[in-house]
Order: sequence, then structure tokens, then C-alpha cells
Amino acid sequence: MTNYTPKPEHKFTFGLWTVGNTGRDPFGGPVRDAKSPADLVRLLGEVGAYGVNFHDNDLIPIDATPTEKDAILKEFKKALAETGIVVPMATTNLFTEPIFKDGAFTSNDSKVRAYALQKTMNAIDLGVELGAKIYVFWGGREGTETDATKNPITAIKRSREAMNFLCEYVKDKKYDLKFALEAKPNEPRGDIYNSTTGHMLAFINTLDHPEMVGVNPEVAHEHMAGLNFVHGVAQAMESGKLFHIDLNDQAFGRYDQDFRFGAVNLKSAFFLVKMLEDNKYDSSRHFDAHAYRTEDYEGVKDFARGCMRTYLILKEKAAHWNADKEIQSIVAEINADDGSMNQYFGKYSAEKAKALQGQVFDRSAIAGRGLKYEKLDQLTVEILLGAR
Ligand code: DIG
Ligand code: MN
Ligand code: MN
Repeated sequence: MTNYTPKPEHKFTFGLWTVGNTGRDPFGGPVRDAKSPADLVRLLGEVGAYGVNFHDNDLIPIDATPTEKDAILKEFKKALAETGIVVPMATTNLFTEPIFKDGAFTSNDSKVRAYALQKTMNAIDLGVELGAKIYVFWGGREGTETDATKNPITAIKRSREAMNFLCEYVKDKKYDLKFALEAKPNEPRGDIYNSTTGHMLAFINTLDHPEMVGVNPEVAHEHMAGLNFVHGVAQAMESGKLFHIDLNDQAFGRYDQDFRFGAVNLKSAFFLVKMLEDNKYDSSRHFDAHAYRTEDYEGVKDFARGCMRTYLILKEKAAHWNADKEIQSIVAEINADDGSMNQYFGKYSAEKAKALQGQVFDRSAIAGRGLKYEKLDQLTVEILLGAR
């Protein structure tokens, strides 16, 4: 039996806002006392995490005095040094303060848009100071409840203007920093612009410095849109844009549940871990999730350990799947090829097209081929159930 102990090389990270979530929800106040950033780092050190991430105001309250900021930073850095926990990612809170009630970069008020740029530049400075190499943008308020208020084309142009400005800022400061854009279809806004990872991938291509910008897909957010998360990650990975990932879990058709990784959809979690590990994904495995509201801080530690254990168990199951002879013989069979069609693939030529138009196909013979997908999926399920 493998012991599923998290190690630094697994690059498991949590945001301060995840293990520091005090259990507040739209229908109830906090159920846990707030912990300081330094104490949250120590909690993450205790459970074996690799890194901690933060929004600017998770770490430094928005109205902190310079003296208070220095004291918080001193304590935080001390806890990082004590535990060996690192800071791979930082981000900006552009959604809590009332000023962002109608968005930040896409707000109709130019003062809000300018303030959002200022806040983000300052937050980037803070993140870089603490070692972040990835900077996430989640536009929680970049949306609307009615399209009477804003032309969505204008919103997209404002988003692009902000991204281009901030990419130039990072280049001007010579920071070793890449941006990762995180999509969500709705909540807290009625609809959020650039609502899925696919939208973000298209948006990135319209930027002045697309090479600096990738995506940070989140399980819960793509599931809220009713999408296959693994396919979105595959598209991001295949285009070299999977700069970061937010792991959690989510029942389809619900509000953003941010459940412990693997708590709901074990099969899709399995295929996700297999995709990441088979393709040697080397960035953070960030659990953007939180414990049930029912939990005390021992429960929060159970939550954090559960995220990491489930990932490692599924990583072992993926290796088991890759090594299973019966599975691999079916995989080989369904991909078997006599090479007779190779003449038609690859770069186009008029000769190829002419020859292909002359090719005769025995449609019923081809269609009659059994594919053994039921057997293959059952074997997969049996690995997940521990029956193989
Ligand atoms: C929510 O899923 C968002 C915010 O928590 C944060 O900006 C981002 C970073 O993971 N995820
Ligand atoms: Mn979420
Ligand atoms: Mn997230």
C-alpha cells in the first residue's frame, strides 16, 4: 500500500482564502474564527502543502497602515521560512470592495477601471516580492445582470486594454511573471464575460503579448457551465497555455461549490489527474476549494489532506491503468492501423486530394467493427473501485 504523503515535488498549493475560509455563505455568517496569514502558513506546513497563494487583501487588509503592512509581512515571511512553504502564485481581489460592484477592468466608470489597474500593479509588486511566478486574474465582477448596461464588445475591449497595460507593466519592471486567466460562467454576477476557458483561450490570442498569458482553468467553473473539464484542460495544454490549474469539485447545475478535490466526480478527477501526469504538467496543483461549513479547523486540515491524498491515489490509479495489460491490449487494438490511409494525411496536395476522391470505402465493413469501449470503460471503473 503506497503511503500518500504529499511532498514538495507534488507542488500542492492552497490559497490563504481556502484553508482560511471561515465558513461564511450567503445565508450565514462565519463558523470558524479567522486565522492570521502566518498561522495559515503553519497549518499548510502541518498538512504537508508545498505552497500558499493569496489575493492582495487576504494578506494585507485594504486599509492597513504601512506599519501594519510591514508587521504582517514580517510575520508571514517568518512563517514561510519556518515551514519552507513557498509562494508560487498571487492574485488581486477585484471583487470584494463595493467600488467593484459593477466590475473592475470592465466597469462603466473610468475611475473604477483606473483604480483596478493601480490596485493590480501594487498587488503584482507584492506577489513578485514574495516569489510568485504566476499571476492569476479571476474577473468575478466582470459581468452584468442585464445587457442594457454595457455593450459586451466594449467589455471585451476594456478587458484587453487592461491586460495589455499590465503585460507592459510586467515587462517594464522586468518581472519574471506570467499571467493566468481564470474563467467562470456566472456568480457573483448574473453572467461573467469570458465565461469559460475556451473563451479565455480565444481572448488571449487578441492580446499584444499573448506569449505572457495563459489560463487557470477551475474544475467547478467549467462544471457550472456543463462542460467536460478534462477537454478544456486538454485544449489549454495542447496550445501551451496551461500555466496554472484550480482543482476542486462541483456537482453540475449548482452554485460554485468549491468542494474538496474528488469529492463528487471521481471518474472525471481520475481522467484529469491522468491527463496532467501523463503529460508531465509541471506547474502548481492548486486546490481552490474549502472545507464544509460544518467543520472546525481539524476538519479544515482533513479537507486539505483529503485534496492531496485523493490526487495521489488517483495518480497511482493512472499509473495502474497505464500498466494494466488487458487495458493496454484494448487501447492498442482500437488504435491499430494498417497504414493504408497514411498516403492521404499530413500536408495537403492536389495529388493527395485527387487520389482520395478516387478511394473506395466499404462503409458497412468499417462500421461493423466492434470497438470494445464498454469493456475498456468497465475495466477503468474497476480500477477506480479497487477491483483490479
Ligand atoms: C475563484 O475561483 C478565484 C479566486 O478565488 C481567485 O482569484 C482565483 C485564484 O485561484 N480563483
Ligand atoms: Mn470556484
Ligand atoms: Mn479559482
